[in-house]
Amino acid sequence: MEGQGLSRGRSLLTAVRIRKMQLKIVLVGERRVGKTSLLERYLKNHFAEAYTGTLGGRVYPTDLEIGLDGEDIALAHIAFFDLMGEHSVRQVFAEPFFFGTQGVLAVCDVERPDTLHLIKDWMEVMTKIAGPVPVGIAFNKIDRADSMAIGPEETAWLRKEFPTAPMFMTSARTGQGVEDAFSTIVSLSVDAVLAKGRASRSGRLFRQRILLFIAVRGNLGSSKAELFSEFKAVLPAQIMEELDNLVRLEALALDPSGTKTFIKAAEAPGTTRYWATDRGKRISESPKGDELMIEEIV
Ligand SMILES: Nc1nc2c(ncn2[C@@H]2O[C@H](COP(=O)(O)OP(=O)(O)OP(=O)(O)O)[C@@H](O)[C@H]2O)c(=O)[nH]1
Ligand SMILES: [Mg+2]
Repeated sequence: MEGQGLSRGRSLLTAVRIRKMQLKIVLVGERRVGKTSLLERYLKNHFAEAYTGTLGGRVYPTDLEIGLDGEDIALAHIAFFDLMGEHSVRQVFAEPFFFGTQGVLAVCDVERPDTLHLIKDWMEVMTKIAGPVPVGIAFNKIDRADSMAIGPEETAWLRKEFPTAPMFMTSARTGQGVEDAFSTIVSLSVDAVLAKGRASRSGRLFRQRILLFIAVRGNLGSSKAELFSEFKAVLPAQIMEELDNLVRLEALALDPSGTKTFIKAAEAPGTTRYWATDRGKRISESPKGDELMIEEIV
């Protein structure tokens, strides 16, 4: 009996993984659309009628537990960045505001259609710095639906500009749709971060395979062309990128004597040969290839 209990305990332990991560989610949109109000409603269940515009930006840190596929759990430390909806401030602080952003909630005011169109400008500035990230669009102040100025023309425009963005009808005043908007953008951001992690892990495995292929050929080394034909399923650009990474990591050399010449693979002729260095040979024998890590600061 006791043994059974133990093994059940163990299988539970191995089945559930906890993924810890840090996320930066930014709220963008024009002045007075209700960015601060949405955050205050979501995090503190509080709403203020009076308008006190945000000066510059403010960070709301919060910890959330998110269920992932299967039994896994993400423990996310999230920094929600609340920005002042002012274009001049955006220009000056674009870099610190948007650097490292992993998700965006873009907010417009249903009474002011221009605030919807201007979301495009916010996303352009953000994407230049943070790259493509998940975005959700909140049509805020839906409690004023009577004076709603957003019609079919606007929604058609939106579908063209942001075909995949989920839309939310929100009211910071009543709380309608607020939880849904935030929880959706949080889980899209978590998924995007996990997908990025998977891509960098598969990159590392591929790096290890290239190194192994070259290392077992010993003094023969390998030419670029031979690698292209060995790894036909992989784009040559990716092979060349990994070759450059491996040379930088001093696992490969362009010269059997190990002289430190570095020519970018993309610029070298197809006949250029690569050899495994002593370090490369040692790493190729280690099963995990952890030493081939390239830390990507995003
Ligand atoms: N009726 C209604 N009023 C809202 C809603 N959300 C915000 N407001 C009001 O709109 C005004 C502006 O809200 P804020 O949250 O300060 O807007 P903001 O986007 O943070 O503005 P900036 O910080 O200047 O960029 C305030 O007076 C809020 O009370 C809503 O859902 N419904
Ligand atoms: Mg504000």
